[in-house]
Amino acid sequence: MMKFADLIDQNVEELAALDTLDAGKLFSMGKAVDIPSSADTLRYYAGAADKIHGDVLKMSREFHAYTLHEPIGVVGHIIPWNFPTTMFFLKVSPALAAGCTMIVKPAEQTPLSALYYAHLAKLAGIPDGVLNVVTGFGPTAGAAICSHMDIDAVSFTGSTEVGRIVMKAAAESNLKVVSLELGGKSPLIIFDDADVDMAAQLALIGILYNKGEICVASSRVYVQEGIYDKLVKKLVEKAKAWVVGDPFDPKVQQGPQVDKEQFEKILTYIEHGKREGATLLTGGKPLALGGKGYYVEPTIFAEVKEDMLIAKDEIFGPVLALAKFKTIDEAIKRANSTRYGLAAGIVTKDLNVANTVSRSLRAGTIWINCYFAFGNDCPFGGYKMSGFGRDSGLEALHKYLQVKSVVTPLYNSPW
Ligand code: TXE
Repeated sequence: MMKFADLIDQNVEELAALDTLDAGKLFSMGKAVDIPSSADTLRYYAGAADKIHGDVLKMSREFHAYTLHEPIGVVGHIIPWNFPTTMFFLKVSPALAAGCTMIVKPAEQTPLSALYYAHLAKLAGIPDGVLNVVTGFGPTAGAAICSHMDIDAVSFTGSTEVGRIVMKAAAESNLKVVSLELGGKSPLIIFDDADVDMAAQLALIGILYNKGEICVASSRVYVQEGIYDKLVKKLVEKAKAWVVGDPFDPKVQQGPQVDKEQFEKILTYIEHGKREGATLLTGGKPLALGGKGYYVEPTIFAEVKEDMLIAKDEIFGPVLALAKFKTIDEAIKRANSTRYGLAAGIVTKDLNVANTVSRSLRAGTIWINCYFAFGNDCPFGGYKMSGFGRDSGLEALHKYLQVKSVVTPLYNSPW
């Protein structure tokens, strides 16, 4: 695993270029973040591989027992297209450390880097048959993994709709263990005492990073009434200055959406927003850059109500829903009024407010005065319809382990 990580570090430029070509991701971010941090993910779990152990149990006076943590067996990893490299290693690294063999199915939109990683795994000396990459479409290759009788666990990241299909197929085949990391509609709550510039920057990055194609995007921003006007002014200024264009250009901050389907889905939601009566503050249109590419303007809607589609559904694009609130209780209630529960952000200088809100929100990750702060040791996953199970951290290792109890009598036992 350490050698595999070193090989990734030696090929950063090529790997970043593959993800940019496939997904329209920024080459600069791939080079600086996605690819090197994935090598670090491998190293983190490599360090955990020889620290997997069970417990010694007291049982009763006649017996003594211990637990063994064994590899769960063959794992199927189904990967989405928005972070082809990051998701590959969030799933593969703990499963390798746990001692599993695995089949990885990258998304049909973004198979290139996964094939490169299979090649590097071989060069690193990972034995044949341990890490297998099978490309293909969801309803065929993906479905075959979920209903296979010899696959012991499936780890899926993708849409909530397909998450249901995955669970159903697992239930109807061999009851394989399922973990799901699904969509989100994460709230960012900005309180009156926040620094305006810092809060506006977090709100901007929270929705525009990776062109909004990120499951933890802060796609709903709630702003307290005292700071609302100043914050919105600053946010709109920043959104207008945001640079959209060729993802290989180092000055560009937002590339094209992954494909035509995603592009059209986003534009349809923008039309819903206009029709439902939200106020369009900026953006709202496709960007025709040289007549090519699925570019969407950074788009901000204000006065968004919880029952509007743009407040309820995961758009997965650069479209922000803004709303004003008065009290802390109102903010908590509105932030929780979603079927998702992946992440949330809080911007305040008041520790009591931060503590109260972070305990009251039903979401798997809470960021206070920051956003998108990930770490290999920080478990990541959802509440509610954002799924269950955790990627990252030692929790992820345990997704790929079985627990066996071994019991032995202390004395000559009659049974
Ligand atoms: O996802 P799918 P799509 C959300 C986001 C996006 C929407 C649709 O809102 O707009 O989903 O994207 C495989 N059995 N997210 O349609 O289909 C598929 O091949 C087994 C959020 O691309 O869920 C791919 O490898 N597998 C998300 C993976 O599932 C199947 C990231 C994801 O694709 C399958 C991506 C089947 N029947 C989209 N059908 C996140 N949580 O980050 C498809 N797949």
